[in-house]
Formats: sequence, structure tokens, C-alpha cells
Amino acid sequence: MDDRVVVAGALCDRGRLLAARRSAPPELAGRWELPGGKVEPGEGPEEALVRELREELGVETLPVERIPGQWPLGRGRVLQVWTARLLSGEPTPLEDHDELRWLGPDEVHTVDWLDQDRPAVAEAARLLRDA
Ligand code: 523
Repeated sequence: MDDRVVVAGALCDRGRLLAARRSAPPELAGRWELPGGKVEPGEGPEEALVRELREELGVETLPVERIPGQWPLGRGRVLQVWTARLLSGEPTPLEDHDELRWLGPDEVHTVDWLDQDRPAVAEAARLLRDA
């Protein structure tokens, strides 16, 4: 059986990357992630990403490109990451997060990212630096 995909967005705006601090479950609370969530049956990954960012942050976004690679999450799940552009709205922690931070490429190391998000965060920071 295929791994179930969790999508996350490296949401970029004005040269910065959005970091979101998880508020649940207890074992992940306080760690920072690229926001996103599970792809639902019948949904494409980019469609799921747009939906998750709308639900969790109240923003409209445009997925731009997949960051190469995928990272195991355990329990038959894998993490895939897309860069995304902010189209409208101001990100607000509506669900699953208790703090948001915009980080410049040289600030991405200032928060405690979930281990599995780190390779994609490093690549997103590189893309921001080169932009
Ligand atoms: N991750 C993860 N990194 C990351 C995300 C968005 C998710 O490691 N950037 C992991 C954390 C969870 C699993 O993927 O173990 C599912 O993410 P979650 O809980 O954000 O997915 P949702 O929002 O679809 O889950 P429900 O609230 O249960 O619908």
C-alpha cells in the first residue's frame, strides 16, 4: 500500500518563510513546523495544501514547486513539501498552532523545527537566499 501523504507548505512572502508552532498533540506541542496536514482521499496534494493553509491560517495561497524528497513520519505516513506564495490574508493561528513567525533566510535556525521538517526548511531558506 502507498504511504499516506502529509503535505506542508514552505510559505514565502517578502523574502521570509512562515514558521508555525504546534499546539498539539502533546508530544509535538512547542515544536515548529511548515504548516499543512493530511491529504484526504480523492484530493490532490496541492489542493490539500491550499485547503489546510486556508483552514489553519485563514490565507489563500498558491503552491509553486515541490521541494525534492519525502520524509518518513512513521505509521505509514510521509511528508512532502511545496513552496507556496501568499496570495491574500494575514496568517493567523486559527487551529493547530499557537504562534507564527516570519523568518528571513538567516533566521530559520532560530526556532526548534520538527526533525522531519528540517531538510525542507534548509532548502526553502536556500531558495529564499537565491531569490
Ligand atoms: N507533520 C510533520 N511536519 C509537518 C506537518 C504539517 C505534519 O511532521 N510540517 C506530521 C505531524 C503529524 C502528521 O504529520 O504526525 C499529521 O499532521 P497534522 O496533525 O498537522 O495533520 P492534520 O491537520 O491533517 O490532522 P488532523 O488535525 O488530525 O486532521
